[in-house]
Amino acid sequence: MVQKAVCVLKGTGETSGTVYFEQENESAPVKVTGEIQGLTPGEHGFHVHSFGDNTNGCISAGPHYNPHNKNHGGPNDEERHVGDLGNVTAGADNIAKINITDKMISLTGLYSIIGRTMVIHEKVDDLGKGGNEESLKTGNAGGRLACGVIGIAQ
Ligand SMILES: [Cu+2]
Ligand SMILES: [Zn+2]
Repeated sequence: MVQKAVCVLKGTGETSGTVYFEQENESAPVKVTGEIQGLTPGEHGFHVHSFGDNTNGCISAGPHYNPHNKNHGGPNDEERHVGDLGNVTAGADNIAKINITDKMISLTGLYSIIGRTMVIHEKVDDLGKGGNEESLKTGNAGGRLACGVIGIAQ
């Protein structure tokens, strides 16, 4: 059964967006598409964070979703958080068009990302290669510009 999810990202500033998720079956990769507006041109860290809690803004979403207790990494690394989707790139129009296929996240099963939070960051994610302790936790991606809870779509 095809599973679909959607996430509307909002923050305290200019940044907003909509992200769509689609998975053909429980063992298939997840296609992530959509658009985020109001970003400075360049790369911005893009992750699934642990909690679907936005009570105190994006900070309440907690750390990167990491059920297997790994270090932070890039989407193509063996060593990564489940939530590590790397970076999205905004153009001169301040818009990032998202087109990611990821084998680690899932919309079903024990480690489903539904009910968790998608966060877009201020800075580039160094994918765990920054050479400091923070790099292995957050990729030094800085502040949380916008976020939203991932929900079931029709
Ligand atoms: Cu993040
Ligand atoms: Zn991470």
